[in-house]
Amino acid sequence: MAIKQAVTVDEATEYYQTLQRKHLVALWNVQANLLVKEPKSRAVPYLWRWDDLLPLIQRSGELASITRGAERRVLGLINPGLPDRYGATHTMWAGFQYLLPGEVALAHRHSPSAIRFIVQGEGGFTTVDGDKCLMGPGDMILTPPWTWHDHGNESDEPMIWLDGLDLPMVAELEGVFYEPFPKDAQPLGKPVGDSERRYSVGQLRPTWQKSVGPFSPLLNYKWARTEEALRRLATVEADPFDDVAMEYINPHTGGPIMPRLACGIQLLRPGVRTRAHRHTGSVIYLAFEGSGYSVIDGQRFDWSKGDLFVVPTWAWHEHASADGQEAILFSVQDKPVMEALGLYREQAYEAHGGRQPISAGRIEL
Ligand code: GTQ
Ligand code: FE2
Repeated sequence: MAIKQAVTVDEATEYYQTLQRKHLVALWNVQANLLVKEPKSRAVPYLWRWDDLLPLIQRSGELASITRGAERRVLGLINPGLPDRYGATHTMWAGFQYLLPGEVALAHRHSPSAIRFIVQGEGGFTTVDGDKCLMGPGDMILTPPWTWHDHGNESDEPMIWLDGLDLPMVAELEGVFYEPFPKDAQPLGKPVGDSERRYSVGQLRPTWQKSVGPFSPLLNYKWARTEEALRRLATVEADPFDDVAMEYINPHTGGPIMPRLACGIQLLRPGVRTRAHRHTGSVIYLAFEGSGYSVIDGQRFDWSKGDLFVVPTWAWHEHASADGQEAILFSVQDKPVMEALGLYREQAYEAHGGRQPISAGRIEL
C-alpha cells in the first residue's frame, strides 16, 4: 500500500517500527502472504525406497532396545520440505515399526489417533483397550485416541508394520496428551479378536451394539476381507482417478474410521494409468503389492513393494501399474478433517487428455 502524500518516509518508517515493538502488523503489508490464491504445501512429493528402509529398520533392532520413555522402535519418515516438523506430510506421521520375537512395545495411550498396516510377519498382536488384535500382512489395525495399546510379538520372526498417526496435526493444534500404562502390557479384558468377531462382516452388526463415539468399533480390518472386497469391486466398476479404490469404513456410520484419519486401499489393474486430479488434504501411500509409478506435480515416482510415498495437499497426482501386473496401494489420509471443516475441494486435471506431462524423474534431495 502506498504512503499517503501528507506523510514523510521517515514518519512512515517510525510508524512501522512502532507497530513491530507493540506486536502489531499492518495487514496491507502482508495480505499477499496470507490470502494466497490456492494452497501450496511446504511438504514436497517424496518417495522412500524399501531397499533403503529395510536394512535401516533391521539395524534398529540391533541398536535400540525398548524401554519406558522410548516405548516404540519406529523409524519416522520426515518430509524433506518440513525438516522442522516430525511428519511425512504437514499433518501425518508415518513410521515403520520393528518388533522382535518375544518383545513387548509397552502399553500407553495418547490423544493422537493411530493406524497400523502390517507389512511383514505373522504372529504379532496389538492389544487395544483389552482387545487383542492378531496381526498378519495386509491387516489394518486401529488405535483410536486415548485407547490403551501395547504391541507384542509371539512369533519367531521380526514384525514390520507401517504406523500412521495424526500426530503433527494434533501437535499443531496443541492437543497432545499422553499417559503410560502402569504395567508393561495390559490384561486382556475381552476374548481375543472381540471387535472383529462382532463387526468384521461389514454388512451386518449386532442389534444391541450402540455407537461408542466418532471412532470405528471394528479395530482389526483383516486382509482376506479387504482383498475380497477389492476383487469383487474390480469385476464391476473402477474410478477414473484411483481405479479400484475403497475406503475402510466405520460400520456404524459408513463414514471414515476416525474423525482425523481415513484409510484407503486401491487395486490398480494391470497396465492402468489413471487420470490426474488434485484435492485438499495430504496422502501417505504404501505400495503393498506389485509395482508401478505415480506422477505428482509432474514428477514421476517409480515404486515397488514396500516403497512409501506422499502426495502433499493440492498436488496433482495420478497412478499407474506396470504392464501386465496389478498393484495394490494402501493409503492414510487427513481428508476427514478437511471435510469436517468445510475445506475439502477437488479438481480434475483437464489438459493433455487428463494426464500430466512428466517434467522430471525422481529428484534426489
Ligand atoms: O505404536 O503406539 O509410530 O505411540 C508413533 C507413536 C507408533 C505406537 C508410532 C506411537 C506408536
Ligand atoms: Fe501409541
